Amino acid sequence: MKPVITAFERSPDRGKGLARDMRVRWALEEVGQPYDVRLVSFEEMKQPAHLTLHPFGQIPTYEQGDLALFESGAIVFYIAEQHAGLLPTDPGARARAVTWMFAALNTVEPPIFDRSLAMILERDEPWYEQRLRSLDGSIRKRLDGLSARLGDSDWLDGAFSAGDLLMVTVLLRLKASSDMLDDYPNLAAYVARGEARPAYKRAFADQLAVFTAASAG
Ligand code: GTB
Repeated sequence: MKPVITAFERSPDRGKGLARDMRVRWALEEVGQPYDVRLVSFEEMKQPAHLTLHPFGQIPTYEQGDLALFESGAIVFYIAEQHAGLLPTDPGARARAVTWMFAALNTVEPPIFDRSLAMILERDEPWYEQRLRSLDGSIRKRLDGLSARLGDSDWLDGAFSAGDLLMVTVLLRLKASSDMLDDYPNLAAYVARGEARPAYKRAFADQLAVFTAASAG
């Protein structure tokens, strides 16, 4: 049975692929699982029908038969568990790849997300510059550690995994609003490797098509 995911009817990022349905689309493309997308408006996300799927009224969600999931990380993990290709079979390597999934979402994403939020919501506040400097400092600490660990490897721990998939989507969020990655050539190259993957390109094109269609309509 084809899974159905939800995505923004009109993404505020205007098709840049920064919303979190992108990581789910990419995971599904990596494992070759066809899927359908149900587009939802901001109003629909807060209605009871969507709240039964997602308690916080957000996207993405994932439905397949009786199963309904929310949280992009949990969805990517489920996809990786169900199909070959995103998690190694060796138990130790698998645990390390899962560790990178958590690291992407729990350690690297929060200051990057807070920075993008501050740029939207706090720009006119008197503390804005100070807040941005503080967030930049927090982000750089994470990038320093990540860059040192990646070194000149292609991926974080052996073959491309769900950990890399999530980490690249997180770094793409930073790349969209800052030139900080330019100071970390190995991380910039890492992100470019992710973007060059055929599965990423298909996922990106599909979400862009939603924005293009909505703009034309
Ligand atoms: N922890 C959850 C997950 O990982 O799934 C977070 C889900 C989430 O933040 N969803 C956002 C949402 O539904 C969309 S992705 N927001 C609507 C709401 O809360 O009412 C976050 C996002 C939004 C917009 C951009 N952008 O425009 O660039 C990028 C990312």
